[in-house]
Amino acid sequence: MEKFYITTPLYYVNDEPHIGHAYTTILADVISRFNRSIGKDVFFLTGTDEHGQKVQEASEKRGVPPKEHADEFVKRFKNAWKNLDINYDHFIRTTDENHKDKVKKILTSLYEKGDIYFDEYEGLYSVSEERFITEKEKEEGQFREVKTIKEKNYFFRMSKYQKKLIDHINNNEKFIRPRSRKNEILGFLKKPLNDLCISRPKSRLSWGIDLPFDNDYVTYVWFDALINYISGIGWGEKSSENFDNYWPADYHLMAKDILTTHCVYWPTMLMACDIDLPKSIFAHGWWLIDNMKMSKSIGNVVRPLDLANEYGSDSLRYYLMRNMVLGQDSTFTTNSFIERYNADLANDYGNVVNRVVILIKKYYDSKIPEPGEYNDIDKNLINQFNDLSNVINLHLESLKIHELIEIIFSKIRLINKYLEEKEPWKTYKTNPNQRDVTATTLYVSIECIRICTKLLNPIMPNKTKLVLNAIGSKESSLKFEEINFGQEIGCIPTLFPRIEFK
Ligand code: ME8
Repeated sequence: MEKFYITTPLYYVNDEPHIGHAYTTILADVISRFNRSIGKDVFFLTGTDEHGQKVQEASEKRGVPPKEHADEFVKRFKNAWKNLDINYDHFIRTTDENHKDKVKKILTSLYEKGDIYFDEYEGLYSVSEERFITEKEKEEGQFREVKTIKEKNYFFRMSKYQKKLIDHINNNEKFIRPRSRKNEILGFLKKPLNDLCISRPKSRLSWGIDLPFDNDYVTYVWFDALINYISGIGWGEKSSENFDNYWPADYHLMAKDILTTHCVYWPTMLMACDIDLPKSIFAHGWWLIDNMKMSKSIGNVVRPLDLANEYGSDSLRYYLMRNMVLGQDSTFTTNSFIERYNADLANDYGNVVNRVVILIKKYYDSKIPEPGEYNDIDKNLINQFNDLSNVINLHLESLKIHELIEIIFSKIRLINKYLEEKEPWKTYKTNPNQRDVTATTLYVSIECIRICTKLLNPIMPNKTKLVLNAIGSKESSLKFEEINFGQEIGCIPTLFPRIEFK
């Protein structure tokens, strides 16, 4: 069976999850579900990043030890993911003993190999980003709380792998996506790469993984966290079946804020360890509020669970997947959420399901009628569903989820149009001889609805399951004429009641 491995970033436990975190995690979940539905053996990894300055500061603010703080916030992430129907295979915490052992194992081997060395360094340090930055980065102004620090530290010879990394990026079109991000990284790599400071003296920061070769230092949080992508699937264990099966990852998903760490630090770390690089690093855009990035430090966050509790997890999942165009930023507003919900879910999808189910109930005692001959109008609609799985797979491969959804909805609108054209409510009443025509119309409609519902299942797992169960379609395929006539349709409540603007 073809393997598929996908990851999200490990989120810091310095605050609760917001819409931005929910977006990446739902995206990974949707992609996982689609890939499972086409028969792939999927591993989906997510988790939390628990060491380092940010978490230490957050725990100090609350006056609790950092591990206790992390334990509490991990629950909030897990609870959010449960309520948003995120079906991950493993949730990794960087405080897991197993992960810590593997980080130490890598540190030791790179130290012994000479790829980690001790040195005194004076440079610009961004407290907010927790890393040394270059003059140029300072000038670009994206880093806050910049100060000069002179310190003895351990360094990873990242510069040694610069040429190899550039070659890899150039030779592997899909390594960094979308293309604009690839160009950004190639631009960054035009300047000589510095070595990476991978330690923090305990005098300054104590919350981290001890360096195995120097007790006065802890590991830099990024060096620790990136390793999760392999430690989380059993790298370095005696029987590393999962690692052998799933690595290299098909996708590391994230937003553009953490592109450099993933496209420069992580691949060079892997090169130093002689481990294959991931197939694709994919950076999406930001969810904005009032043109500003939604972020914990700015405080302009929307809590996903508030929306999910009010309007349902399916609706939120749908909105996030539909309204963010691949690679671009997207603005979150409650109005755009309600508009999208009413137009697509209440009007288009909810309406067509409701219409057809009511007619079948009324005319055929809730049993799917046997179709007669298909006329041109029927055939036109049926043809629109031919080859749909190929189209879907193409969009899935390029991660164009919003376009994939648009294709499904264009089909849903066609079913509504088809009903308007064939008017089964008229053919049934006005001409009893045309009952065959009515039966055909309703059979074709419910069959097309089944296919659309099946396609929407990875995005809205709850409501679609309800529909599929009610129409008696279990492991249904995307092929037309799969549903049995005579099959009784169960009760389906109003799927998406219209939301009135407050
Ligand atoms: O960076 N729009 O964790 P983090 C879209 N621990 N996505 C957003 C977003 C927004 N406004 N805000 C956050 C870290 N995200 C590190 C990662 S990985 C080994 C270590 C999502 O809690 C997006 O996926 O700051 C982004 O990359 C991630 O959350 C950053 O989460």
